Amino acid sequence: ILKAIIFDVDGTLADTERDGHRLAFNRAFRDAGLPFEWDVALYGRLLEVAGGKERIRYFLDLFPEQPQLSDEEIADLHKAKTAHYVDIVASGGVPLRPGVLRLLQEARASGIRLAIATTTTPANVEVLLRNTLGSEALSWFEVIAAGDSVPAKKPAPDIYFSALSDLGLDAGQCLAIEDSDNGVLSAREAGVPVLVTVNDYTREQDFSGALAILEHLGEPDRPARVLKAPDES
Ligand code: XBP
Ligand code: MG
Repeated sequence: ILKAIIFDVDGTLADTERDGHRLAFNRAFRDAGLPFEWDVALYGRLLEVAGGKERIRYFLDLFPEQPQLSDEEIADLHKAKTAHYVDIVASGGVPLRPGVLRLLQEARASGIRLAIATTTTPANVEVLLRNTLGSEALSWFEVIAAGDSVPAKKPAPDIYFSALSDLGLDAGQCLAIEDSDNGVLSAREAGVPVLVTVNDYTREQDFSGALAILEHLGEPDRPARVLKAPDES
């Protein structure tokens, strides 16, 4: 029996990547006087690696001709990026995806517990929840497992293990909702069944092991389009 839903944040609760995180990275690069500019296509490639600091390192490894940075410089740059991201979300730049609010409300009404398992920084989760759902929504989520609280980010299962342990539940009592291959791998490796809602950055990815793949969670006037039903292989 389903006891809890564990939500991913980026790409799942909201389309945060293209006009949120990507812009925040570019603003931090510009402030630091760095010549990097991540366009929409390049950013799609960089999304292969989850976590902002890890993503900057991945970019520098892919482009060795660019100015290289120490881990400390990356950490400072990433702090500046988080500040820009918080500003972008606080100014109302990023709405929830279809069906997210409805599902949260239905889950709460049926006594299903809510949790978050994300690679992003806790401040980013907080500003998104506050801005889209209101401050009281922070307490809707019993567990917010985020960012550097675990040693390895998605696709490693650590963040799901952490959320399960904080919830005090077995993997099979939960449902994960994810938008990316890395998220599906992370949830599956922790044994959590996972439903996928795709977005423009992830729709071509391999979601092997997911229960089902949907365009989005759907609203009464905008039904969820099923891309792969639970019984198909
Ligand atoms: C989301 C991410 C994050 C954000 C950036 O992955 O990869 O890295 O892009 O967040 P998922 P930070 O949705 O699978 O959790 O810069 O705060 O790390
Ligand atoms: Mg995601």
